[in-house]
Amino acid sequence: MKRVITYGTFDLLHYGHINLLRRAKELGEYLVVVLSTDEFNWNEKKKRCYFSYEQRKILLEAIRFVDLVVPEDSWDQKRLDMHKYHIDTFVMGSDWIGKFDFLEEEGVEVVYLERTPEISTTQIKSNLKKLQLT
Ligand code: C2G
Repeated sequence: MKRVITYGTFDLLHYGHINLLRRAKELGEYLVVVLSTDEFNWNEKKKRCYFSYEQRKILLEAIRFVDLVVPEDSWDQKRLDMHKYHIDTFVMGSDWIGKFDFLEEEGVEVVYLERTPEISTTQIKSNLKKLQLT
């Protein structure tokens, strides 16, 4: 059984995230999503999430492509994760292209999938702000 892994914040879950998760799952039979904790998001990405880690986890676990959701609390856990979850393929969106090629040293295939254009959590938040002003 081919095991795939991907990482992210997945706040205000949208069709760009779903496109990524669907294509990631098409690369194997089991998909692990490593979900950024609230602390990691704030300390490392300066992202303040609308939904908490627990709420974002519930949403992801409801997606039929997703088999397991575990916490991401450090930039440095990826090498270990490849072995901990017996991963064959690591997947990220193309905005990360090249950033995680080092994981090939852990014996995994590294795949970057085209981002879905025009949609992002930041875009959603700014559009909502504009709506409030009208
Ligand atoms: N994504 C996408 N298309 C979009 C938006 C996001 O394909 N329109 C992808 C991103 O490329 C990423 C995944 O969806 O692979 C999750 O996106 P984010 O929640 O923004 O994750 P990010 O902040 O990039 O965190 O250690 C890696 C980080 O945790 C990645």
